[in-house]
Amino acid sequence: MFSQTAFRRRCTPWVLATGILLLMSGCSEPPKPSTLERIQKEGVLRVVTRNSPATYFQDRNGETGFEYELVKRFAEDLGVELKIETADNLDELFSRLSQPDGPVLAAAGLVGSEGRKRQARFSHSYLQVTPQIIYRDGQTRPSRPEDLLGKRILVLKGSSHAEQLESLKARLPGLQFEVSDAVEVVDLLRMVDEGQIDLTLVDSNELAMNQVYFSKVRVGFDLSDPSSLGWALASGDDNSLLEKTNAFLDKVEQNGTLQRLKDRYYGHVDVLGYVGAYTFAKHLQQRLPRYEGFFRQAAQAHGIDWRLLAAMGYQESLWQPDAISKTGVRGLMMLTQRTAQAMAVSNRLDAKQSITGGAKYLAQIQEQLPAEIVEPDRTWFALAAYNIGNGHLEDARRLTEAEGLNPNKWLDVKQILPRLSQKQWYSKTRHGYARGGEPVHFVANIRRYYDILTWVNLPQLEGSQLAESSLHVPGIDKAGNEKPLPQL
Ligand code: BLG
Repeated sequence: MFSQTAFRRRCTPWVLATGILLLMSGCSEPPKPSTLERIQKEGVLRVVTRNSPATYFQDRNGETGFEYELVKRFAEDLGVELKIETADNLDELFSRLSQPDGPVLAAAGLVGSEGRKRQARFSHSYLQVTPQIIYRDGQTRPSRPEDLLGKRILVLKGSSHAEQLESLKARLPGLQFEVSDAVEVVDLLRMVDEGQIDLTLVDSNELAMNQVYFSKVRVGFDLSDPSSLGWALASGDDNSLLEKTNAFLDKVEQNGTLQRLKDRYYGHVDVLGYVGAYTFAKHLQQRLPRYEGFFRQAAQAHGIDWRLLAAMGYQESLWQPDAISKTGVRGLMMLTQRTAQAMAVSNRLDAKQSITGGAKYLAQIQEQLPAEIVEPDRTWFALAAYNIGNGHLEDARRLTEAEGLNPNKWLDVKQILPRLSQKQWYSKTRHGYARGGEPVHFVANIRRYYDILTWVNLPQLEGSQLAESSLHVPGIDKAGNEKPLPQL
């Protein structure tokens, strides 16, 4: 029989050891992984966005859009795969973000407004935008909040704009506006352009990228000071992903990546100016359709992207077959008499012949360029030679090399080209004087028009056909059922 003391003596160490072991096993239970660790372990970054030209959409080349491009780089930075999900409207976007097994990030051109900061956390800002009142050319320009009274105004449901107009009501009780979750920003702009509504409120970046498609759309006034766009994360106290997101956004700001994306998506108006942007929009609707078939045929025959040819045609003549330059060069693609003869063009003022001849000439130049010049520079060099002639381009390449720069890089040669019009330089060249600045503008403008024609053209241009595509479908929900369009 054990005495109590003996039991204590023999068992206490055992009980203690077991207790310690139990305690230790409690402590060694693996801690819950942070959001960032989970993403890295699963190898997937789930992002929710909106399907719109300024955020994310698909064109014939695949997925694209400003938010998509930026968030794709973030996923690459994390070394994980990007999985994009789209929400039909902003309310749905925020509700998905707050689900525990939902996407971890919303990248959708979101203003970090006070209201939204109550339901989500926002990253550092990557873009400053100004909310702008949009009206139709020919109507009286609204210039202050009072001018909104008595107008038909439509904005997106759940948007920061709906929030802003709601708070404006406190000052202007007579203010009325409608909200809709059945449309996207591009539809709002189209509705103003076509006179279906009087006014809308959109962010300056959305306008900048769409201005070239809507010739009647004008800015009335800025409703408030600029606000910041950021990515939204579900609320909570796990900061692992937020910190990583901020570090990434700071990095792309510093290394110029962000600026390049902004230029590509939102820079058109900066380059064209507002008047140039309206004009381009008008010509896109009124002139391009007449020649698009010729561009496509000629492009296909010579293995060129038709939109590059169309961009050249716009730069050369604003798509006018009877254009004549001061130097006697003629037609939609501005062929010299010599080029026309070489390309078997009998009538330079015939649009089809001009386009076919221009395409053939460009393809020929491109083929003859030295093999060391590789794409995409090869295309920019071919365009420069189309404009200034191969001899002068060669002169510029030699001068470039003599300067210790790279004669096969467009970035280097374009710095030197303008010297061809200065005596101290052209006197040393084989082909002498040339208007060296002209091809630099020529190539820059064509690249700009080409960008406009390639990336966002489909959603905007194919307006009525959109209902048939599964991409961006105002008025149709995910199940394919028609949603009623707002009654105004
Ligand atoms: C180009 C020719 C080149 C020619 C160069 O001129 O025309 N391109 C075409 O005909 C397609 O063949 O090179 S060369 O044959 O080696 O000499 C140089 O002569 C046309 C350019 C000239 C330019 N537009 C196509 O880009 C033009 O018209 N410039 C004048 C503008 S303005 O009227 O003074 O404003």
